[in-house]
Amino acid sequence: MTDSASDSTSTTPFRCGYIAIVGRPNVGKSTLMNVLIGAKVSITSRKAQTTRHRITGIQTVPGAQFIYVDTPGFQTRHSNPLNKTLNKTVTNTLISSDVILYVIEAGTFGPADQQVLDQIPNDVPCILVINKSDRVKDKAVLLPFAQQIAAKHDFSAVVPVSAKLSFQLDNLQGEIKRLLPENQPVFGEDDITDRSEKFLASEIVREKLFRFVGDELPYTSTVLIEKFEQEGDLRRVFAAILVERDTHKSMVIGNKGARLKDISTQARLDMEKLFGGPVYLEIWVKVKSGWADNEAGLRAYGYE
Ligand SMILES: Nc1nc2c(ncn2[C@@H]2O[C@H](COP(=O)(O)OP(=O)(O)OP(=O)(O)O)[C@@H](O)[C@H]2O)c(=O)[nH]1
Ligand SMILES: [Mg+2]
Repeated sequence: MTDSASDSTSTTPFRCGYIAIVGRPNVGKSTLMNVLIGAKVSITSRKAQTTRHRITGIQTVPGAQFIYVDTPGFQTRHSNPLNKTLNKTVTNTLISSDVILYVIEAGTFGPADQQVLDQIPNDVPCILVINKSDRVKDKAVLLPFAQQIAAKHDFSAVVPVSAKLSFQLDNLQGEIKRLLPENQPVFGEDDITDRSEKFLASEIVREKLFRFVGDELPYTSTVLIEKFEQEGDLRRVFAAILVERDTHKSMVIGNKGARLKDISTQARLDMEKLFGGPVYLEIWVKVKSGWADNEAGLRAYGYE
């Protein structure tokens, strides 16, 4: 072969690596990962503590494969078994990454942000990502803010972005690509995550639970997929929402079942979009107290 295209591919090595996305709760880590890969594999909400697992989002472009790892927001406020498990997920992800995206919110930096920064190993390249820059009306304040935070660590790059408006994402991706090691791709070029459809289904239900029940429901509620079947194109999903008390159960079900119906409908629509086919979804609400209070309970419900 003598054409120039094959010449250029043979001289440019393929880049591939793991990119950890870390930061305090609610800075927009999951939203950022979803827009970077162009698919919603990680759930998001206005509430802090939405992400509870390490979630991989994969994007393959000519010459590179980006393997993003979204993590739970690092917990500094309450020390309980669930939070300890979440934090362990963050620290384990950090040490096994090739690049770290340290995400903060434009104009805000507090002790919770500092505590995450303290976890970042010095020998892994780290990009300071200043998200939600759309919220800052006076752009002139962004530069001094960025400089102030940039002085706290030896960052490889500083990139203000808006995950919501897809602002500056090409720039961010360029900086990440530069830092990725030369490696062959780990995943297929159409893969968008290493998580199973069953896992993604449980996350989608949990997102709708957060959205529709919101602040009234203690964050220790969780979702379990009891059965996941596929027949041709059709997926049949049987999910259980586990809550701590009877009063929480009626909160989820709502007046004449209206709330549970909304949760079901929205979850089904999201699943159909992500899986690319029809979904039959049944959701039951069950009372199961204390699952988040001990390690055995956490493991039983899929927490690492
Ligand atoms: N204005 C604005 N809002 C954003 C942006 N990115 C994310 N958000 C919002 O911030 C909230 C939190 O987003 P998530 O992506 O769930 O944040 P997270 O960091 O993954 O949160 P945890 O998983 O709880 O740690 C959501 O309401 C998002 O819509 C942004 O660039 N601009
Ligand atoms: Mg998240």
